[in-house]
Amino acid sequence: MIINKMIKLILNSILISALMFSKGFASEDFLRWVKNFETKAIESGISEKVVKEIMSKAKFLPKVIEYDRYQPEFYEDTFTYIKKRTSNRKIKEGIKLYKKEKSVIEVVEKDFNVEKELLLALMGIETNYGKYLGKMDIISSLATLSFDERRSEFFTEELLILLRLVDKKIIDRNILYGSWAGAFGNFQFMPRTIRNYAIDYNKNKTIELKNIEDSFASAANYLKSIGWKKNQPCFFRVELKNNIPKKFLNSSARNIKNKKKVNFLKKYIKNYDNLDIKENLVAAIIIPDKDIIPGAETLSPAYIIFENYEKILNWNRSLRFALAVCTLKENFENEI
Ligand SMILES: [Ca+2]
Repeated sequence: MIINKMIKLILNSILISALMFSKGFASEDFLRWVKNFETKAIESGISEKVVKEIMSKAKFLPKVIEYDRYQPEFYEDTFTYIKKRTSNRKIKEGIKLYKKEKSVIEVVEKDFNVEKELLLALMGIETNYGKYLGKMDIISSLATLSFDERRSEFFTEELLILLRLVDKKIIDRNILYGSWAGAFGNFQFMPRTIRNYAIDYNKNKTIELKNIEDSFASAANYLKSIGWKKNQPCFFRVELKNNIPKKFLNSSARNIKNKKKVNFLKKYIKNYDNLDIKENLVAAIIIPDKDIIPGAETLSPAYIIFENYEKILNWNRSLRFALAVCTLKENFENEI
């Protein structure tokens, strides 16, 4: 299954590249798409001047389509994924940043009731503490992904939201460089996330997500708004008993199913007595390697996850991303 999928993806990307490099394809069709998009944006109430100025610079970026079709992190097993993102070096650099920005970070932690260790972990994993912010012109990234058919509707909406933020002068149009998928700043916010949760914390009338004050406060505000609960657990690694019914094994981040009280699930956990879990918490079991790594065991690795873990899935819908974030957070708790 997975191998077939990979071959399909590779063939797809060869086909796409061939199409794109065939003369005229991208330029003509893309320009036509830009024209249509401009009309739509102006009709939706964004000023014509801003739409024309910004979209006149939008380019079709074939690399973005390549990245979209092949995302290697999906093929990394959970242990490798977590290890790479929670190294000693990552912890050291996070502590260095914390020491440098201690006063701001501690005020944000208090104001939003979100652990500083979680904020540091997210920034460390998203951008290596602001070192990898991405250099892609995100107007062109979003335009390319909107023009592309795979997730056109989603990215068109993202692009419209971004233009609206620029039109309202909430975001500075001259700093719109980020990831290939249009994510931006220290915490890699998509335009929708900026609109819904970003704040001008240092009150200088613009939201600067590459600045410590605004970006930390925006990330904390996002986590608080989606219901992150301070001092509640995220996950524990578990060893499962063979008699656990299949329906309790979640392998997809899209929809965590069959949540139960710990009290109910504990009978399927071999190492339960070694874990310090409150029995009335709602939990679920995940097996993150199962659908991704060819030949992966069914019952291992496995984790019991709680409400807070699902909040991180809300941030980025990947089972292993949320495991890595909470692992790094815990590492910071032991060090700070
Ligand atoms: Ca600001």
